Amino acid sequence: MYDIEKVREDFPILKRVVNGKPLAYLDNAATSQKPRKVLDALTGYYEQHNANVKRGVHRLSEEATAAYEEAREKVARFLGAPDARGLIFTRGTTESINLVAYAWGRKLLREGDEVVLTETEHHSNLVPWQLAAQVTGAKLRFIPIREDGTLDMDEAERLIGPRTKLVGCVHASNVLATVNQVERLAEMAHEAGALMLVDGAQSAPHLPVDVGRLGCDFFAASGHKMLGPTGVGVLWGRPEVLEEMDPFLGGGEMIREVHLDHSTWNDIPYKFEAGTMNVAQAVGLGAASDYLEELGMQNVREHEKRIGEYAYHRLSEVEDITIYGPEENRTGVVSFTLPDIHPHDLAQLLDEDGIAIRSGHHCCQPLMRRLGVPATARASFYLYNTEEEVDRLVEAVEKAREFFGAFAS
Ligand code: C6P
Repeated sequence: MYDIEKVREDFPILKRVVNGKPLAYLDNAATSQKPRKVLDALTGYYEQHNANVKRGVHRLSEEATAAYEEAREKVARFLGAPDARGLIFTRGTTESINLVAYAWGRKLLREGDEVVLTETEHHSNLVPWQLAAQVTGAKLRFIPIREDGTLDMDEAERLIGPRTKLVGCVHASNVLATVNQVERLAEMAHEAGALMLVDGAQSAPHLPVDVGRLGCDFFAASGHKMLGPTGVGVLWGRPEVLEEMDPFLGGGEMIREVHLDHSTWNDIPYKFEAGTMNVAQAVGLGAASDYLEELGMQNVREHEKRIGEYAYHRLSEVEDITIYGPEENRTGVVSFTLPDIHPHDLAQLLDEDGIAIRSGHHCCQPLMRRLGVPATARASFYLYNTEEEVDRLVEAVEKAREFFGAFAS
C-alpha cells in the first residue's frame, strides 16, 4: 500500500507556504524535490568523509573513494546495468549526451552517415548532434510524430537503414508525456548495424528502467530529476562501445600515463571522469536510488499513473483547453494551452495560489513548432503529489480562465 502521507513527510520543502498557501509543487519534470535521506547523505558525507577521491592513501580519501564507488554500484543496480564499469558520472543528461556526441560521434561518424533522432527531442539530444554533424559531415534525420503525439513507427522503419549509425530517442517526452517504444527502436537500430541512445531524463525518475531489457547502447539521466542533488547525472554505456571511444575531457585521473607529447587512457569508466568529480552529489544520487528502490519503482509508476490520469481527465473538462500528447500510456506530465492566455501569465497567476507549474517551450522548440504553439503550460507530477493538488490546479486554471476571459471581453 502506497502511503502518500508518509512519503510527503520525507520531503521537508513540501511544508513550505507560498503566497500564504501551502506549496503545490507541480514542476517535477524541471527538477524534483529531495527527501531527508538525500539531504542527510550530503551532510553526512561533508561532515564525516569529505576528501578528494582516488588521490590519497589517507583514511578520509579512502572513505570518500569507497562512498563514491558504492554510489556508482547503487545507480548501476537501479538502472539494471549488468556491469558498473559502464556507469559514468556526469553533470546530468545534457553532459551525458554531449559526451557521446563528442567522444563517439566525432571519432566514428563520417560524411554520408546518418543519425536518426525524433522531432520530440529536448535540445540536449539535438544540438550536440548538430555540432557533431557540422564537424563530420553526417546527416540528421527525424522520426515524426502522429497527431496523437506518439512516434510514427512506420516512418521510423523507413528512416533507419544502412546509412544509420545511431538512433537517439527520448524515452519519455517532457512535453507530451509519451512513453516511446525505445525497445523497438533499439531492435531497428541494431538490425541496421547502428547504436541506440536513450534520453532517460524523464523516465529514470518515473518508470522501472532496465537498460538490458531496453536493449540500448547508451542511457542518459539527471540526478536532480530523480530526487538527487543538482550537478550529477549518469551516462550508462555498453562497456565494449565505451572502450572504443575517445576520452571526452582531458585532465587528472582519466589517464594511465602522461608524457610531454602524448598520453594513454585509464580504464572505463574513469577514462571519462576527468578532474575532481561531484563526489558528494554522486553519494546523494546513490541515496536517492536507494530511496526509490525502497519505495519500489512499480509503486511509484502506479501512483503517478493514477495522479497523471486524474489530472488529464480533470483538466480536459476545462472549457476550450488543449492538452498535448496521447491519452494512453502517459507519464505524469500534462502540457496544455488555453486560448487568450499566455502560458507565462497563467503560471504567474497560479503562483499566487502557491501552485508551481512551468511555462515556455521546455527546451523543445522544434516540437513547439510542430504543435503550432510558441509555448505551453505544463504541470508535472511526482511520487509525492496528491489528487487534492490536482483539484487545486484545476480550480486555479478555471479562475484564470474567468479572469482573462473578463479581460478579453
Ligand atoms: N528538461 C524540463 O523539461 P539536464 O538539464 O541536463 O538535467 O536535463 C536535460 C533534459 C534532457 N532531456 C529531457 C527529456 C529533459 O526533459 C531534460 C530537462 C527540463 O523542464 C528542463 S528544460
